[in-house]
Amino acid sequence: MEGYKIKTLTQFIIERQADIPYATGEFTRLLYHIGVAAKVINKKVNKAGLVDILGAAGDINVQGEEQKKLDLFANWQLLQALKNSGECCGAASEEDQEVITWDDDLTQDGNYIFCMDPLDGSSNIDVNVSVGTIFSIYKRVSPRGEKPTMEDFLQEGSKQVAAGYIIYGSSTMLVYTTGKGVYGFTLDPSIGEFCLSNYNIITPLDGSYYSVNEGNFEHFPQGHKDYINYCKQIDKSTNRPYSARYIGSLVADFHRNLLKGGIFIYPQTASAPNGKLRLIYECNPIAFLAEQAGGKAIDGKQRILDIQPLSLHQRVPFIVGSKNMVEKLEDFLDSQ
Ligand code: AHM
Ligand code: MG
Repeated sequence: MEGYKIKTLTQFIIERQADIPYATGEFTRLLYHIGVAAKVINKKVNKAGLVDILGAAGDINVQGEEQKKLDLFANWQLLQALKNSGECCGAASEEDQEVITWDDDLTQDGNYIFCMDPLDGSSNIDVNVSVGTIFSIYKRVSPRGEKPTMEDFLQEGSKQVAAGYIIYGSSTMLVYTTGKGVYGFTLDPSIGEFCLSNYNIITPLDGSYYSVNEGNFEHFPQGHKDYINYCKQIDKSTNRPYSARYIGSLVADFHRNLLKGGIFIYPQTASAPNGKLRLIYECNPIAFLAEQAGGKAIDGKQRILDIQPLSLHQRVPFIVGSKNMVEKLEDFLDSQ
């Protein structure tokens, strides 16, 4: 019988260490620890219906949104993994108002900064819809051995050295990039390992899915309204009407569009002039992955990865997906 040929995430990141010119193994160790945290969070997410972890924890996070218990668990688990790796000197999280730093010599000597949404789309957990962890990694700009500074955290997305997400879906996948392509690993629960399943993901240039919370249509800028109407028009030559697909879980919506081709849109409105999604730990990592797969990500005016962050929890309008679809929407926005 032919053996099961697998390449685990750990094997893969060790082999790929040379992709990063200055890599000494520190980065590899950091990714390894993230992979372990992902497995622990996955277990908890899977068991969510069985144990008393569903429901709100009673606190309101920095975005004014009610925190779910699993959010807190995922946040804590990832912070432990980062601290234990000894490679990360500081973290920023959707769940924490301020950045997290540690006082011991080992972590202060860490070379990396980690930004995350530990459990994105968590309002969907109660109804068994996919949720995800989104992360982004930067090299620090402050000297090693000292506490990191805000400058370390407020770097442009183009400075990311790695980004990725874990999707807790019908199967659990970890998808990441270090700027040399996008790779996907599916968790094989029988051996407890993330196994390489999607080698060098390239997203289609065109797609036939559009993902937007259309309930807000009347509040959208005119260019967005015109584009959404364009998506619904009948034109066989351009494969329209497109199909509307919106889960309300960024990781799941992006993951589908990445593999199948499509566009995800979260525009600004009069009452939310910067949209909803957070630049540092939601849009930047997703934008980095999209570009690495041949897609495109903009805020409507400029490339997401070129935006200079001004604050930790800054929001931006977000348009991401297949290059031709994003450019078509850009045309509609430009014509306003
Ligand atoms: P969260 O970080 O509080 O979970 O919110 C982010 C989520 C995204 O996953 C999703 O794309 C978006 O919010 C959905 O928002 P809406 O319900 O307004 O369409
Ligand atoms: Mg969240």
